[in-house]
Amino acid sequence: MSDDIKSDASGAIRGKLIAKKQQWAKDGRLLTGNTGDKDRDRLPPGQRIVKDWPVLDLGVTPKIDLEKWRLRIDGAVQNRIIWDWEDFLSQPQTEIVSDIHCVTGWSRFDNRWVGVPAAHILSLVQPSPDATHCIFYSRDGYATNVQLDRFAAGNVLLAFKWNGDVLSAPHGGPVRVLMPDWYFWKSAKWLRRIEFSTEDKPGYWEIRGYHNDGDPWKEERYSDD
Ligand SMILES: Nc1nc2c(c(=O)[nH]1)N[C@H]1C(S)=C(S)[C@@H](COP(=O)(O)O)O[C@H]1N2
Ligand SMILES: [Mo]
Repeated sequence: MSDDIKSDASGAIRGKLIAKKQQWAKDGRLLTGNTGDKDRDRLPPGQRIVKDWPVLDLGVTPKIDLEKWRLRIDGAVQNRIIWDWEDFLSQPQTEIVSDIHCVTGWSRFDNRWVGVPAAHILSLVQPSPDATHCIFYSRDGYATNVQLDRFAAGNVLLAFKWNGDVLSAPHGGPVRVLMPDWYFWKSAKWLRRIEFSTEDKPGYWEIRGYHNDGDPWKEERYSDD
């Protein structure tokens, strides 16, 4: 075999591999690899990898009785929802694996979540045409805001399981929001209400100097003013 033919052949193979990887990336795969280069591609600027899972909040872990748990979804929608725990568990569930990026600098790879997909919520409530934002309200007084199209992303869940176990109370159980593409402060723990809004309403950290969007790849950590 001449060198020309050999390099042609390996070029074709490389092309196939790239196409396959692009497909994997589109499918949300390649999330379990752990070789150095891949890790670096997955680590946003200014972040370091941790293996444990730090707890960060305002210092209060609300005590939640599942009998009394309710989730309210309202605001600029055609159909309001109030779910009790049984209602919540009877909704469609999906599993996703995603990375956590905290604005304080730690990232934790390969978290396996189970929850109710945001897409399902949207199909039920039917946001009004003028709804632009979702505001999440938590049981500890915390709130955070996201654009509606970001809530509609395919990897957004109301998560109640993590790595095979029920989501623990310190990490926001029974149910927290999961917004994997944004710094973790957008993932409200102890969710009690989602408000669809026709205007933006900056949340707890957003009014205290955090960036309004929080894209880890753009290092949108703190607002400039
Ligand atoms: N209800 C509530 N949700 C919250 C917070 C909080 O204080 N209260 N802190 C946010 C921040 S700043 C981070 S980094 C993550 C931390 O989640 P963890 O404790 O599960 O790591 O929760 C986010 N969601
Ligand atoms: Mo955070």
